[in-house]
Amino acid sequence: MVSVRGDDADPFSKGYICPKATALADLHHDPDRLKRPMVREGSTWRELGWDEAFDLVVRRLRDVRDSYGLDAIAVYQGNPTVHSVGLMMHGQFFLRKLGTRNASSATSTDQLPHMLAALTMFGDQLLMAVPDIDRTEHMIVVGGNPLVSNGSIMTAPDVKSRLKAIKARGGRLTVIDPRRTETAELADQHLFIRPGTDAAFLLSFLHVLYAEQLVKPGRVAGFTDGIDELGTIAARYAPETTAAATGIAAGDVRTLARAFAAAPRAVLYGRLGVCTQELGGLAAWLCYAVNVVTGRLDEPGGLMFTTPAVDILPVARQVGFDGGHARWTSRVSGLPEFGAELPVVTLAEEIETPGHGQVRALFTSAGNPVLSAPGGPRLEQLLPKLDFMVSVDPYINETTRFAHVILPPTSVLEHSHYDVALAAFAVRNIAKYAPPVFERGPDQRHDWEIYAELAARWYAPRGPLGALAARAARRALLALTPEKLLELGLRAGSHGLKRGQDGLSLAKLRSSPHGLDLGPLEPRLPGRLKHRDKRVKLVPATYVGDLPRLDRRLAEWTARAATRGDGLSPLVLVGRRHLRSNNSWLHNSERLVKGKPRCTLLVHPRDAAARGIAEGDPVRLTSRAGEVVVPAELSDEMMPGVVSLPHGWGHGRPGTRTQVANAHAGVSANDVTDTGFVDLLSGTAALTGVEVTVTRAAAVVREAVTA
Ligand SMILES: Nc1nc2c(c(=O)[nH]1)N[C@H]1C(S)=C(S)[C@@H](COP(=O)(O)OP(=O)(O)OC[C@H]3O[C@@H](n4cnc5c(=O)[nH]c(N)nc54)[C@H](O)[C@@H]3O)O[C@H]1N2
Ligand SMILES: Nc1nc2c(c(=O)[nH]1)N[C@H]1C(S)=C(S)[C@@H](COP(=O)(O)OP(=O)(O)OC[C@H]3O[C@@H](n4cnc5c(=O)[nH]c(N)nc54)[C@H](O)[C@@H]3O)O[C@H]1N2
Ligand SMILES: [Mo]
Repeated sequence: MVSVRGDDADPFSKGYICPKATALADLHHDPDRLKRPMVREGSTWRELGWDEAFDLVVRRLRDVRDSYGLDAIAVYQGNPTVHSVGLMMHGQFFLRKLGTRNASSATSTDQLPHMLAALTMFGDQLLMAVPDIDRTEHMIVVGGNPLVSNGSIMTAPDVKSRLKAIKARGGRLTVIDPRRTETAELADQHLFIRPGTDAAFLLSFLHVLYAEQLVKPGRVAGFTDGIDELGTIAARYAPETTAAATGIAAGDVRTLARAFAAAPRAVLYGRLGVCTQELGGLAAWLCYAVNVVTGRLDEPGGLMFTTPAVDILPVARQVGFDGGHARWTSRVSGLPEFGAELPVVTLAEEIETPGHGQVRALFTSAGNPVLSAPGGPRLEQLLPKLDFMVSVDPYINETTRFAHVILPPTSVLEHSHYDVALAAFAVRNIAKYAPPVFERGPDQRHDWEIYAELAARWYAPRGPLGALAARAARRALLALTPEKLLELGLRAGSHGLKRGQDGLSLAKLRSSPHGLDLGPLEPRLPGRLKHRDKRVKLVPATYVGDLPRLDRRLAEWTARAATRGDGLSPLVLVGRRHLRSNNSWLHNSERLVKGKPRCTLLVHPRDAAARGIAEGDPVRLTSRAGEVVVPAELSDEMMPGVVSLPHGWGHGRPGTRTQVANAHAGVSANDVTDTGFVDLLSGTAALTGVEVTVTRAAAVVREAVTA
């Protein structure tokens, strides 16, 4: 592997690649990347044959199940799952069908509120809508930084050009964010918002729309319930009553709502910042609601549903990805299930708390919760106490170092690629298949092969027939290659057999190596709705019941706002992403981590001055849950009263085997975030708006680095 370049002939990316992509070569050649199963004996690791490793894992998991029941096995699935057809199909099949209630994933630190809105409003948790960025004329971005993230639930290569094009065609871009982000710098207008107050802001936005007769749902009115009901709710939140809490002046809300309603094509897009907060459920719902009542849902230039080549809705159902919310609650803190998963914030307490159903074993797959989930240090204390832990992961990192067995999959370049999930949330309908660049070594396994093997062994009956049954099951499962599954998905999809001779097939994709453009997004409603009555539920009861929680907080925020302005009132923490980083796992590439250290705390100069903090000073960042010491970086891009620390750092912990990352350790934001700070409605971790204190520290204390 010499270098990575964009493909100019790709009709979607037109040759643009994200800087992270250049690291594919580093990952592929990374000497720290595991290729064979590893078993840990105390603090030493030893390679193991695959057969032995599979046997060991299944035996130990069965022991736990037999002694304590299925719920004693916890599962955590991380973010990279979403990019791999094999992991999505075989991984989900095995891990979801295990039947444990203690399953969790990165969903509950990410897009869960969007999924809850999709489930309750449109009838399926995966019916999330995408901003039609290429045709809109007024885009409001709330809590997203697409210039850095490249768009999320909005797959859009080269977002920068796409956003600039909005302005070039006479449109407007507005950003609502506690930090003047890279995206905000490009926008026509940026409004600071106090973290966690988006639901109040959005209700005021709706208030203006209703009060000034700007509600015009258009075509969707014919199949939408609750339009008047939402007006009754919004009537209680005049912008004058929320301004003190949100920090957005009433006049600004009014002007923005009017401009949005007047634009011929407009879309309001909410992303991570509105989801991972204490009122994330309400906030994500209200983002959809604004689009519905202004006639932007399902209209060009608005918020649209895709027509992907592979429809993920039926596929998801096949692998046990069933929709549902609050059908049961977690054992210890009573947080609600979503999609048959519990919030990841419950993991530590479920390991810690004795009693029936206590977690004794953990299966992690493509995830690094010690750095990526709140309460990292608590997990670090608890993981060594488990009876058994297994990780499907290519690295010995902050989480997997506690595993007894690691099963490493092939690298991205060693398997084929079709991004079923990201294509389903792209701003154009597209399809692209990439064959493997390298043949995998004879002694390597793909993610999907690992899961096919585990499933075959796990589900085989014990006794003399077991081996025979396992062999038959293995043959059947290994025949379901990602290519086979993709072919089935393509044929069954909207662009497949229905289109006759011209329909999409894998062969067709193989002969179009640059990918296929299947056209702009098209209106899909009401046909695509999954509620039996084919109607949009604008005001699901779920949310109405959560409004009192908002009202209580609104009163507290408003009262507290009166004392603000002295520079010394409590600070709140938000996160931030960087173009050359991806959560916790791209820091082992020198070209991605080189340069100025990026794990710094951004502090507004006013807040810094009030605390005697100067540029570069080490500061102690403390919350109810923990503390870190990190260099301060002064910047007026922060809203006064808000500080920002990126997540995914905090490497260099004992027993990890990631040389480059450990040399650029930084500190973990999730040492400070709090498992007790959650959106109680959805169970989503509140990663933003955490109350912190910041003081000058004597020196940056760094943990010992062990290779
Ligand atoms: N404070 C704070 N915390 C956050 C966030 C935040 O904004 N602030 N963001 C949250 C969000 S949005 C997310 S999605 C989560 C991410 O949380 P996680 O998904 O738990 O964390 P990652 O750091 O992405 O870890 C990915 C793991 O997958 C492994 N991996 C990479 N590729 C593959 C593969 O192909 N197969 C397998 N089997 N393993 C692979 C890597 O080695 C790594 O161990 O973090 C969340 N945590
Ligand atoms: N380069 C890079 N790209 C990535 C990733 C990465 O780590 N690096 N991660 C990927 C993943 S897993 C995801 S989920 C996506 C996320 O994609 P985005 O949501 O676009 O990414 P973030 O940068 O986390 O943007 C969240 C924004 O919300 C703001 N914010 C914080 N709190 C609040 C609040 O209370 N209200 C409002 N209105 N705003 C708030 C933050 O300041 C930040 O600018 O990015 C993906 N792409
Ligand atoms: Mo994410």
